[in-house]
Order: sequence, then structure tokens, then C-alpha cells
Amino acid sequence: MTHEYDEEEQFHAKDRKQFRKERKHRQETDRSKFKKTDQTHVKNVIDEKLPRGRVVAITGEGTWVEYEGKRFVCTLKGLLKKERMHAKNLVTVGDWIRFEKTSSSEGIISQIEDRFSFLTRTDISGKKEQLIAANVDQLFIVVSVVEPPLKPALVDRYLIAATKGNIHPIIAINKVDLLSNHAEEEERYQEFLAAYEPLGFPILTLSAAHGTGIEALRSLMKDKTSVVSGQSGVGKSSLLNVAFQLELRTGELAAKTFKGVHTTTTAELLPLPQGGYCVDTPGIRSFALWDLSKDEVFAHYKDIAKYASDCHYPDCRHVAEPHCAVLQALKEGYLPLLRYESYTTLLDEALGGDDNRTKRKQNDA
Ligand SMILES: Nc1nc2c(ncn2[C@@H]2O[C@H](COP(=O)(O)OP(=O)(O)OP(=O)(O)O)[C@@H](O)[C@H]2O)c(=O)[nH]1
Ligand SMILES: [Mg+2]
Ligand SMILES: [Zn+2]
Repeated sequence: MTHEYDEEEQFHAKDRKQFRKERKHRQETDRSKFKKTDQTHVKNVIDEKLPRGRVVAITGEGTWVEYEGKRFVCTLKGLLKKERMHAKNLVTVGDWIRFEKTSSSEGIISQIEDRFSFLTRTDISGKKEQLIAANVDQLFIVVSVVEPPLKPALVDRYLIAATKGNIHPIIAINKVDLLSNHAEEEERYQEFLAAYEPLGFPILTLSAAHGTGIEALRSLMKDKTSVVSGQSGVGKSSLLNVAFQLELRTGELAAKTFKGVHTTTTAELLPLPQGGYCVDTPGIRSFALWDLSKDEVFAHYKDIAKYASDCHYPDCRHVAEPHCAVLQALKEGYLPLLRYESYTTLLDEALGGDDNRTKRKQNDA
């Protein structure tokens, strides 16, 4: 599983031997990953005398901190470890930190400021929380039509993650240029709009290829800090390139699967020419929420919850129970099928999640 994680988010094309060597060295020197032997608990007291920088990227070389227009490659101080047994990473792009300079281009991070917002998921091993970005105002949930196809449940996962992390979500649907000769996908796209527009989430219709919606994207990003996330190959980097005349690497899709090939390999905080910042992130293969409860699922699907008061059983989950008003609404066409399918997917995950949490607790005990 670790192997898969490495493949997904490290340098895919890199010579594996060299990669392992570098990783070993990193693991020996980098203190950002919690080890079982690190039991120190330190209260987050900020030393105002130390330089205050921002984490702009995390690469194989270390954590890159920007301070007074200069970049310092940093490691994490061992003492920084908190009681965060479940954390895959303690510091992430967007974090405000205090650090000690050890040379003109290197340093040691000694404190991480509390975050006002964060985007987090469960890492590929299923056991640890993985921070994707911190201190961002808004999340662009980038999906595409046709290739890769639109996935409502993925959008809902991100919407819940945004709520949990205090980030304003915006649904960004890219590649709409491909709809003109894909009737089935066009229908699904229209169903998606019909189901999600009434929920009040902002939706952007985009085409990096044709320039559709780019002006709206630019103005929404102005003077804000945004994170752009989604599956590999949906066109995150392409959109930023078109909107801000950047030269981020973009990739082809694997011919058979229409899946992206993880062109962007590290998250990076980019300053935007008209003001604001944006974190372009590597594409995700799956986005499992960290610590999802069934109450959070119920709270998110308000269009489903509104029928629930008419269900026969007060604890109805709206799956197979008799006299369920949600199932009735679905049958009568009041509730869109794609919303209901998304709901059952996430409900399953939440119930499985409860089991996972129990397992984790047992393991930790
Ligand atoms: N037809 C069409 N293709 C697009 C559009 N936007 C991006 N693409 C293509 O989709 C492919 C993937 O684009 P990227 O920008 O690399 O996608 P990404 O989301 O950054 O992918 P990762 O970095 O792997 O996460 C490239 O071949 C782009 O040319 C679009 O609006 N329409
Ligand atoms: Mg990219
Ligand atoms: Zn019900």
C-alpha cells in the first residue's frame, strides 16, 4: 500500500533505485513524519522572535519555506512532534511556521501556527490523516466531463471535506468542449446541474481548451488563497495555465483508461499575477474522507434529509427500510438518482469508517 502511495504522489518517472536511496536519506533526516518512538507532547507556543515563513512546497528535498521573498529548504525539528499518531504529515503547503535559519538557504521548522482552514483526506493506507493544504480560503473541486467522466460522489466527498475544514467550496466542471459530440455524457452533465444547482453550491462551467469560463475563474481567485484539487487528468494545471499565463506541466491521458498520469507531482503554492495565491495539487486516485461519521453524511445531503421526517422509522437510513419517504421520493422522481447513489456510497463509507476507527483504536491501545 505504501508502494502505491509513493507511486501516486512521489516522482513516478524517477529511477526507483535512486528514489529509494533518496527516500531512505529523507526518512533518516526528515522529522515531519511521526514515528512510534516520538512521544513528546509540546504545546503550540509560538516564539515570536523566530522568522515567520510560509510553506510553499514539499518535495523530496524537504519542506520549502518562503520568507521575505527567499526560499529555504527545511527539515522539521524533532521536538515538534505532537500527539498526532494518525497524522501522515504534520506540515503542509500553506502552513505558517516559525523556523531557525541554519544557512542562507536552509532551516529547521520549530513551530507550526494553528490553521484557520485545512483540506485533509485519508491516505492510501487507510490509516492516517493526510493534509493536502492549509490556510486556504476556497477549494476548487475540479471535475471533468467525458474523460475522466463526471463523478458526483467524488464531488460530495470534497464538499464534505470543505465543510469540515472551513473552506468555501466551488465546483469547477472542466472540458465542457467535449460535450458537443457525446450525447450520453451531455445528459449526465445536465442531470448533475439539475441536482446540484438547487443545493446552492457555486458551479463553474469551464473549458481550458476553448477558454470557456476562464474570466470567471480568474475573478473568483483574485486576492484569495485557493486550492485546486481533483482526479488526475481533469485539467487542473491546464486551467491555471490558461487563466494566469503559467507554464505548469500538463499531461496526456492514458489511452485506454482515460485516466491522468499524475503529471503534477507536488503541491505548490503559486502567487497569482493579479493578486492571491493558488495551490495546484497532484491528482488524487481516490478521496476518502478522514473520520467521516454518518451524522456528517446526513447533514450534508439536505435534499435527502428533507424527506426523512416522513419515514416510518426515526432512525431510517433510507436504504431498504419499509415505508421510507426518501425511497418513495426517489421512485416518484422527486429525488435525482445520482444524488441518491452518491448518498449511499458515502453512507457505506461512513459505516465502514466507524469500523475502521474501532480497528485503529484497538491497534493503538
Ligand atoms: N478537451 C479538453 N482537454 C483538456 C481540457 N483541459 C485539459 N485538457 C487535457 O487534459 C489532459 C490533462 O490535463 P492536466 O492539466 O495535466 O490535468 P491535471 O488535472 O493537472 O492532472 P494531474 O497533474 O495529473 O493531476 C491534458 O492532455 C490536457 O490538454 C479541456 O478543457 N478540454
Ligand atoms: Mg496537474
Ligand atoms: Zn427513510
